[in-house]
Amino acid sequence: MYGKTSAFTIHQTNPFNGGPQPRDLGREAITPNDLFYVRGHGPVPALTPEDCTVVVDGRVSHPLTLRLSDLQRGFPAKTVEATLQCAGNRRAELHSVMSMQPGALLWQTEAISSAAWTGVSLADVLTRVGVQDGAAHVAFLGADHGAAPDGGSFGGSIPLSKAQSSEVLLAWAMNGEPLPPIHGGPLRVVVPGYYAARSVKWLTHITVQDAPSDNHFQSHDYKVFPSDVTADTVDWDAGEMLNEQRTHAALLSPADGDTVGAGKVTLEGYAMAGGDSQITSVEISLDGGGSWRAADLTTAPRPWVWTLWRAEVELSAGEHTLIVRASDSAGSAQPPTVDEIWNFRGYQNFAWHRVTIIAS
Ligand SMILES: Nc1nc2c(c(=O)[nH]1)N[C@H]1C(S)=C(S)[C@@H](COP(=O)(O)O)O[C@H]1N2
Ligand SMILES: [Mo]
Repeated sequence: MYGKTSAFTIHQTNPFNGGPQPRDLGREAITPNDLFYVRGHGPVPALTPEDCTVVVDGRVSHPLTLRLSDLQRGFPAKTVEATLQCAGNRRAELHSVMSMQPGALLWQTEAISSAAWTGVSLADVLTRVGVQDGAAHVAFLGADHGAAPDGGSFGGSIPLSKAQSSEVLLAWAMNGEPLPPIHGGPLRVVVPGYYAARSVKWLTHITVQDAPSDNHFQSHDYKVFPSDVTADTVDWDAGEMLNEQRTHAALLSPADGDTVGAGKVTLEGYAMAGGDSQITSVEISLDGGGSWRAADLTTAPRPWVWTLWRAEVELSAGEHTLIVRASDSAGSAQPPTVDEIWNFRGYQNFAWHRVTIIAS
């Protein structure tokens, strides 16, 4: 379905959602398109490159309607490697402490994947239309009518300063292939460093405005609340809008519950740094966080893309809980447990990752 391999696990068909098995993820720095996780909230619009147009309006001097071919011919093309991560990645760990609402997708560590995206810089398009003084946000809207409870499409916004950074793309290609329909083809936004909810697929509108988007998925979803807020007590205006990813690391192999041979065991996983920072170290603890040893970083740390890591440890026969954590160039800290970051929508789990395995 949608060009995915048999190794891709479908969590839901309508809307289509799924991802690779954690142990199949992170083998390569770039995730093959047929394994890249999918998060969608509505129908997949059938759009052709010929009928793909984007309206650029709002607080701009020269509003424009651009066809895909206008973007491809009128602006310099650019390729950026970026890891997309759903804010719901690792929700299953939050759910195990206190249940999420029924219907929530219980992602483990697989709602994250990396690609080389090709398109044009949003910054170049904004320069062409002329942003007016005082504007502060850039909003995006997709063509997936019916994605929102009010019948509208998926949308969201980013601060103007991020929108004017050259790495934010309007992308039509993914790993050298035309952007697959399930990933937003013909055209999507890619916002490196931010949670992927802002990387709007099937893009139809870019609006420069004073305030953040009032789209359902920005104003009533993808927000983080304190641990004591529930679906019954929530004041949607009080939540914190998700933007920059938070630095964390995950162990992919072995996976939770696996049995491995006692002795030398190879651990592998990813570490993702938020915003414009990059990973400086990944550490493993075998004794509940008392002592830590450094893992080898097997891909060069850079902003916007995950860093893959590997470590060899000696495990005696028995049950072991392994803990993984990361440090970044911004000096940010991870919470040791999910308790202090639990939130009823299950977003932004960046706690130390714990995996329990048996060595025999
Ligand atoms: N139009 C539209 N864009 C969207 C979404 C959506 O449902 N509709 N989902 C968002 C979310 S929450 C995520 S995590 C990413 C997933 O991108 P992917 O399916 O290419 O992995 O797309 C984002 N962009
Ligand atoms: Mo997401």
